[in-house]
Amino acid sequence: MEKTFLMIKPDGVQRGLIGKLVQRFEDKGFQLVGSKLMVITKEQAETHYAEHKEKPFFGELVQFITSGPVFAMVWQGDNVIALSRAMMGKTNPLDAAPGTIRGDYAVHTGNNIIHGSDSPESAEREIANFFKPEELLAYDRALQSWI
Ligand code: DAT
Ligand code: MG
Repeated sequence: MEKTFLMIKPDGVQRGLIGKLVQRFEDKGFQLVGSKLMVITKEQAETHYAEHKEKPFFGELVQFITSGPVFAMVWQGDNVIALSRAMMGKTNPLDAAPGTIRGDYAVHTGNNIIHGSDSPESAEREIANFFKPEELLAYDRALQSWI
């Protein structure tokens, strides 16, 4: 089944949103297969955001994402990559619809609460950057056939 990497950024952790955000993905029907509270290294951050390394905001982005604990997660489910991106809302909170995470909780692009992989290739690369294979669990859920 499809997996994605989701990360509650330092602003979301500081604002006490871990529980509420995990609840949204559980309510949707996705399965949590790995998670940890961690402070990411500069190297991990630069790898994670490598596609943006030429952008003017890259330095600020790396500084922000390493500035405090993040809550890193791997979620599983059919179409979890596209569906979780839809749940997150647009990158700029000005464009994020109410009801989405960024639409409900964020004001500025820099502090937009959550990261989510945007393709299967990114998901695979991002999961490998933050988790060892043994940190991801495979387990059956009795509810699965109802989702
Ligand atoms: P997303 O996080 O929706 O995948 P992205 O990959 O385009 O968005 O950018 C990664 C992060 O970089 C984004 O969540 C916030 C920051 N960012 C993007 N565009 C920015 C900008 N114009 N100014 C400042 N930060 C920006
Ligand atoms: Mg992105």
